[in-house]
Amino acid sequence: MRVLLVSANREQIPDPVFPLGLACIAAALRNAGHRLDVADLCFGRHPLRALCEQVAVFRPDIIGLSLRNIDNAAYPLTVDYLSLHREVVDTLREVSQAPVVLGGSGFSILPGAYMEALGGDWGIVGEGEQSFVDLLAALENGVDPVGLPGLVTPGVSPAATSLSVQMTPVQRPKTWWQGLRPARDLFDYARYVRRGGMGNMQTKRGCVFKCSYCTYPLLEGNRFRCREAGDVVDELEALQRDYGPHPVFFVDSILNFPRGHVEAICEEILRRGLKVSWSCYATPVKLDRRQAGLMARAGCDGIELGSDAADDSQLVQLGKSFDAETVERASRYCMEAGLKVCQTVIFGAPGETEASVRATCRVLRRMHPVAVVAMTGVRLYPGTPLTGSLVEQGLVQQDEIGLLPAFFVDPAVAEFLPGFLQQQAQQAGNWVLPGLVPPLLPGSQRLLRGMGISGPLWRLLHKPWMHYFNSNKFRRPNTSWGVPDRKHKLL
Ligand code: B12
Ligand code: SF4
Repeated sequence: MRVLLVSANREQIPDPVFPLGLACIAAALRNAGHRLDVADLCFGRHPLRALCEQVAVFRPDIIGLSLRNIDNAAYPLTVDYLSLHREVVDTLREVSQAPVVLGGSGFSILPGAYMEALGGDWGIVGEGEQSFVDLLAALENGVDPVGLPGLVTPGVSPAATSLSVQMTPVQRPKTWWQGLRPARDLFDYARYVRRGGMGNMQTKRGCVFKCSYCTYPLLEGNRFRCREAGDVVDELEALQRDYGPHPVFFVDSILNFPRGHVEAICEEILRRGLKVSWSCYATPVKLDRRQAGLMARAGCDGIELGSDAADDSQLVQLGKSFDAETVERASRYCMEAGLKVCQTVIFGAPGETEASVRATCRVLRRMHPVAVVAMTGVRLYPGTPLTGSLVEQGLVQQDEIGLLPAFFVDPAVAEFLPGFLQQQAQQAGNWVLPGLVPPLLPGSQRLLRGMGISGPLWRLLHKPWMHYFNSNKFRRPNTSWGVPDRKHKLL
């Protein structure tokens, strides 16, 4: 079949992100013998016009539309991408009669509601390599595809297909990676490396932890499905060979768990003498001196430590599997090993008090991370333990968890939080508050990348000149939840 794959993502903050998921789908379809074309809407002034021209030339039999983000997950500067996605589907409908299949992590979070809102012909929840191939085979052979794993059909009730209540179980093959190399050659990967400063790769799927607000176990499953280290490093090596030396971000939920996984990858990188700088998300759980040292020697130059809080009671509330002491210890080991640490935290989750906010800030100051990214309020997703418990307690209504992005801020800190955090941010100089003050805008980002700065930009926040610019953003702290400067449109 002639399949057009469209990546709808146009977000440039914190960086343009290469559509790795769609490149995996493309690889699976190509392996299955389909003719492919891809349309990536990330760059360019008139991506929809270009899309129309492409459709007219390629004349697809079917269109796969990848929806990575539904919103920017930041509060109160929330950006909802629904209208953008509607525009893409409307444009496709104007120029083609080909059925449109929706997929991607954003779609998978709200499949029923998104099917209804966009009027897709089919949808696939979760990883789509096998399911999309199976759907095309069924359509080609005139077989009814209903019942295929992860398939969403039109007309389903929005609530019936939230991630926790699947119509048909999602497919999660254990050896998902075998024979699968993302088809980067069909996209302009090099442009992402130039503009985003990094490439991306996945070394495993799933997460065993049960953090109360998190969608990752829902999206990827609650078991780790790890690739073999040799296979990971083969891909890493090929990337450096094919596109020139460039930093890579490992997109795994957390790279350093289960024990042994990242160690095996690092040892293989060292054994081959591969020189590449990379970064990742990490958990403080079991992060010890040996692990940190090995990661640093194998080229890791930055980790985003998903501590979420550094106050024991809040860590329990968030369902984290560690305490504040573990956070401090892990951070110390990383810094001793020479790894740059970005602490990611969430303020305002249920149970938050002024005392717990202050306690977390105290520990953050003590740890001296290179950067702190602090979210104000917690994003409520359907199917997570947190949303379930808030609905059960009557603190949130079920129908509030739908197409419109929903956030929770504990009333106990609602007045205090924005002003206090902006004060902290101004004093520290290395904080980012994505929901309160716009982070680095695309213009400045382009400038820095143009100057040849690669890797995650948060690593610059320890530089004195960055401190100066960054803390200036918080000079006139806004003490209410009002958006300080609405003229900064994020998209
Ligand atoms: C790594 C990551 C990042 C990294 C990316 C680094 C990099 N260079 O790649 C960073 C930190 C930069 C980042 C930033 C953001 N992220 Co992010 N990110 C992730 C994460 C953990 C993995 C994404 C990934 O690459 N997965 C691997 C690929 C292979 O999987 P996939 O994309 O899901 O694709 C599979 C399926 O979805 C499906 N599929 C995909 N497309 C299609 C198409 C069709 C037709 C079909 C049938 C199937 C299909 O099949 C694919 C292969 O199995 C996800 C969470 C998660 N576990 O998925 C969040 C996630 C995608 N991010 C999210 C968000 C919100 C953001 C930000 C907006 C946050 C912010 N304000 O900064 C930005 C946006 C950046 C941008 N420019 O788009 C949300 C999106 C949900 C939402 N609320 O909209 C997620 C889901 C996390 C969450 N909160 O639940 N992110
Ligand atoms: S927050 Fe991180 S560790 Fe916790 S469940 Fe999500 S991905 Fe796993």
